Amino acid sequence: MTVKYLLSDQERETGTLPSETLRAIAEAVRTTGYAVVGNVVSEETINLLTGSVLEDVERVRATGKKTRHEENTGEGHLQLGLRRYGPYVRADLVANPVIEAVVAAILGEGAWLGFYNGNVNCPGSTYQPLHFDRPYSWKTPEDAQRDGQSWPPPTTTLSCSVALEEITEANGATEIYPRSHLETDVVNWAKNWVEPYPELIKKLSPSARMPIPQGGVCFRDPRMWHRGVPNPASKPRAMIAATYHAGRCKHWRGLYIQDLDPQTLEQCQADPRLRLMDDLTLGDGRLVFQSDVRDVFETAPSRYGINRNVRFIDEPERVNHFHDSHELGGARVVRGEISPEG
Ligand SMILES: O=C(O)CCC(=O)C(=O)O
Repeated sequence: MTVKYLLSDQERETGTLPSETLRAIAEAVRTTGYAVVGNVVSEETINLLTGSVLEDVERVRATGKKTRHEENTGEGHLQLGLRRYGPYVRADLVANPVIEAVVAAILGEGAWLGFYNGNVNCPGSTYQPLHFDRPYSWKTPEDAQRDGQSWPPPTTTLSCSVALEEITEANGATEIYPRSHLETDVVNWAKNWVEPYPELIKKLSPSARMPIPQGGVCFRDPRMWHRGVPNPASKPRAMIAATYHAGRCKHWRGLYIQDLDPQTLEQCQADPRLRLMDDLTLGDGRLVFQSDVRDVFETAPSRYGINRNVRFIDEPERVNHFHDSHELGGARVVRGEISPEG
């Protein structure tokens, strides 16, 4: 069984969760693969972000081109960058104590924000291939045991899907396969697509859907199989994806590298800005935001030791959120216009 918990207004305002609720959420994510918590983000933030996302979808659609994510996954499914300047970056999203409490309960000390973006399902969308987002961090029971982990091993990444509107089957709630994150056969697969394995799909069936109340968050083990489905509604379904990685994951994409040399590990530990780059050198792995939102991240430090993992740039450099969501920094730094064209 998974958890569906509704925060009281007082819990949302004070950013606290009863410890037994926190434990139940962590347990649901561990066993079922997800848990939904309602009333996490304020109405003001939801309205502001919904407006900006819908405007940006129109700008992206006005280019008349399919996005790269659509080419790779399914038409109408946008990995839409979120504005990274004021007033659109909101503390009750990027520094929310309830979200950070759940992240810390599941990923442990020193977890860090690795991805901040939109998942938009447009009317007329198609099915995506059934997939999972993250690999297993340990590939064998022996590997896991060396690090004191159980088998199947725990997740080292947590996806937080925030609903900017009520998400139901009527507007294309994500299809999910509960418990599929525990299917260890995937460790040997070359790709994260599940379709070539019909027997396993049958074993993990039936699938379910991932409804989320407006302002609520679905905490999801990204190893759980899922796919975007057609959105039968007349307007785009707006959801936000904030993804956190465990402190032990030192690669900027959140990957865990088991046998990292002690010197590199020490350097990363001494300087939390540092991550392993794709060529395994060390570099600045932080997400990039405009400096006018510095206070949003820095006014109240995380109560749960979460590394918000951001750096700031000043004009004339600007963060163009329309591009490079999957690249280092999570957005493109430009001089000039912020636009989906370049
Ligand atoms: O937006 C959704 O419903 C799922 C999207 C997804 O899984 C993806 O874009 O990879």
